[in-house]
Amino acid sequence: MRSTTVLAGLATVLAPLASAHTVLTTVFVNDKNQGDGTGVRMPMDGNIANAPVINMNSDDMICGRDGLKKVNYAIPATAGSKMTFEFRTYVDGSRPGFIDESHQGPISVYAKAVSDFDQSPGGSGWFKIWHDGYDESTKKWAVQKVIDTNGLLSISLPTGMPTGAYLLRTEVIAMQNVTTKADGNWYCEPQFYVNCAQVYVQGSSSGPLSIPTDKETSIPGHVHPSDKGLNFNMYDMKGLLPYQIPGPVPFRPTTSSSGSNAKAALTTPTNFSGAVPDNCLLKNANWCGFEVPDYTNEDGCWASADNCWAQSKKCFESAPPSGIKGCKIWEQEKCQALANSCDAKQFTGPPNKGKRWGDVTEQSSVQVPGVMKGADLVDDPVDTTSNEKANNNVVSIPAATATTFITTSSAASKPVTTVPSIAITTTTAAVAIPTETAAQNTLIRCGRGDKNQRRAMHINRHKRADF
Ligand SMILES: [Cu+2]
Repeated sequence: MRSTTVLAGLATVLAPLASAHTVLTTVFVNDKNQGDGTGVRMPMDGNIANAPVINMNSDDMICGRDGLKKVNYAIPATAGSKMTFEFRTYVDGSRPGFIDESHQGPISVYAKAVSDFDQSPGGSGWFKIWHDGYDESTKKWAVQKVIDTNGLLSISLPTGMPTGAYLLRTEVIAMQNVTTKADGNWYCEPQFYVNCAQVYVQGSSSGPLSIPTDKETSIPGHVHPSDKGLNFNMYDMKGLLPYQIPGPVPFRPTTSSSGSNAKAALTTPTNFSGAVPDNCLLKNANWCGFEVPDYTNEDGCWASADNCWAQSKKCFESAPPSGIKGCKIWEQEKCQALANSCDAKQFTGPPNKGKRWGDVTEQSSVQVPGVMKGADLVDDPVDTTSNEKANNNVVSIPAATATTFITTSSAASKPVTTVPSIAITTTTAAVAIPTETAAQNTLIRCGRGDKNQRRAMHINRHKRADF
């Protein structure tokens, strides 16, 4: 039976108890739970869904494993919204927990405007909207702060984000394997936990968004093994602080006061490519169950039951490791109930026509934390009224193209839209990137850091065992 098979697959998620990693599963907008997996590009293999990315040049660095493929739905938000990201060790939420206490480190959130969610997410156009590293006043890493809030990180979207489709990319970096090994050499194997959420933002302008070149970056390539913040000895910080968070300085496009008034009037978008359809009776991650055809005879009854089971099958097959709770309800309460009514010779239906379950994972009671302050976040005023791009020291991200609602079934007939090219007006300095082989599975040697770091490493040389 389908559900048994899928359950058996999910059970393996619980196996790697010792490796208490993490993955982004759920997004909240202004405290409203969007449902487990909805709009989230989650690795589909439950066995490694919460495993880190190690190779900094890998395409997995962009949006995580399986992160290059879009998911059916996107999350609507308005510029300035409170966005909360839920991370879990147990991907299906069967047990609480964000990440193992040993996995301390910084957290960043990046954004990229895309013409639509089919656009390849890699390459230029990324900017960081939030980050937090090591807080010297509280002596807490960003990871610890999110452990303290049960795996929920709340930030605010910049108010000056123009209307359009965005990928929001969360990056948790665990630094416990950046240390001196038994051979006396300095190694670094920071663990990157990266995932993307598809978000459609209603802003007070239509863009384009101009990102200062020093705040714009390419992924992969935004971090390097030689970065100071990736060569940091978290076991002996003396002389190494302040901690330097990897990646660019955040860019927080912020509207003027008149723009803030406009912001107050912003309404959550409903008609965009990737919106959850109005006639969705039950949602599980990025799958929706729709009403079956009306019928007035026995054949029609069984045809509609088949229609329901076929939808159910798709639900189980497409469910990410965050779970199949909704699929099981659809299977039992919709399909089985329908088949029972056919058995009972009630050949006019369907029963309970139009009944809505919504997303059963949205109903779980979760304490959503307030917006976390982050480190060194400053507003970047943007003029949202002018289309003039006099400053050539910026990267122009194309304005959102007109979008229409696309269902999975109609995706094949979707008109081809051309992706506007992104004009980058300055060149970035060439940076030496280690080869693929050097950065693969095993611990890799990083840049050796500065004098203070080398000293701290020396002190630590014989204190550290393998991790
Ligand atoms: Cu780990």
